[in-house]
Amino acid sequence: MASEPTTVTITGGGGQIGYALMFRIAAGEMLGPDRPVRLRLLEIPQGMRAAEGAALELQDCAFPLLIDVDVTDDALTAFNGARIAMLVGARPRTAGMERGDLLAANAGIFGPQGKAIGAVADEDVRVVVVGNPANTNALIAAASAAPEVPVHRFSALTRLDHNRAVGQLAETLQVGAGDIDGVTIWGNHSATQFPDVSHATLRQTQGSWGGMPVLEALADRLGGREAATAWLDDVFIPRVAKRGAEIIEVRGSSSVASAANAAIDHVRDEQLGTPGRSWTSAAVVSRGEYGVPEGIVCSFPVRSGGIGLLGDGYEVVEGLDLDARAQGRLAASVEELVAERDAVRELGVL
Ligand code: NAX
Repeated sequence: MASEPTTVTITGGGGQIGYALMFRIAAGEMLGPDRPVRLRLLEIPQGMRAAEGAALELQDCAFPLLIDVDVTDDALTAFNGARIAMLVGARPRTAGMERGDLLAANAGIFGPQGKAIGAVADEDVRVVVVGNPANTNALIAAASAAPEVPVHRFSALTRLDHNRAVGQLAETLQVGAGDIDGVTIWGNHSATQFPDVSHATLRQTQGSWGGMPVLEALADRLGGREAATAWLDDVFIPRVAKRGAEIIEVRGSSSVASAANAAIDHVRDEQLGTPGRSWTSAAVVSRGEYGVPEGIVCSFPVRSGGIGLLGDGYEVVEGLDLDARAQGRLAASVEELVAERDAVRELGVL
């Protein structure tokens, strides 16, 4: 084994997504077959037994890449030396809870965790927030870790939305998911998100459609431009944005394996790079790209040259044209993000 072990911290390690994540990470599916990992699972006291049980199962897998597993309810222990932190554990919305209460409860989790990351994590740590409301939780964690950790090392997960969008297109066009490039999720990981296919193309391997814009292929498949636009507005966008609710309705439980898969895709692409694809989607701290206010954690088209010699993780792909309709959808989602930020500010968290 070539490299030093990488410490990966998962919060909510006793929960569902944590459980679906850790075995794949330990098997080398996130960082590759030559990077050994140390796993640290952070839980609250009520979740400790479940996390400890998962740790026993990890041991029983005898993964060659897994150096050790620690389970703790102490954030400073959990984040000590972490190169990668996956913040999954969050306070769910319960009946009768107002949005302000939800933001406040989560600020009470992501503020202290951000502080702990700033205090003890590796100096090159990368943090992805999965726990909802993910964008604003990432904003809070990033602000709390600064200035020890630069805010641009924090991101939030919209890769599940991205993958859902690709899956819908692949099904409709009857092509493989790997044949679709250039899809973007803009905005918040919420119902206001904007799944955008206006720059998406089909790979050259797709016969007569090879290299064709997805919009043209949709028009071809659905009977014209108007039909394609109607499908995008009335079926595709709402279905992607509300897919989480559809999964709950059909499966009787929220998205777990697909969420863990997306979190693995997100970290792998940031760490190892996104060659061969135009971009993917992730919510990162805005530097003002596309008119999004600076400091907001917003989903953009992003690419990465990996972390190390060639790159510093995710960077926003700039210069894409957005028509009036797309600009309107992005503005609506950004408005929601700004409102969440302002609500958190009112709580005195930022
Ligand atoms: P579970 O309820 O199964 O697990 C959450 C775990 O977090 C529990 O074991 C709980 O004890 C633990 N936890 C709570 N507070 C904690 C704290 N302060 N420190 C450490 N651990 C803590 O939920 P699960 O299905 O795993 O979902 C986790 C989060 O992912 C939820 O917030 C959910 O809304 C969010 N999701 C985000 C998605 C995204 O695309 N960004 C998609 C999937 C998912 O809905």
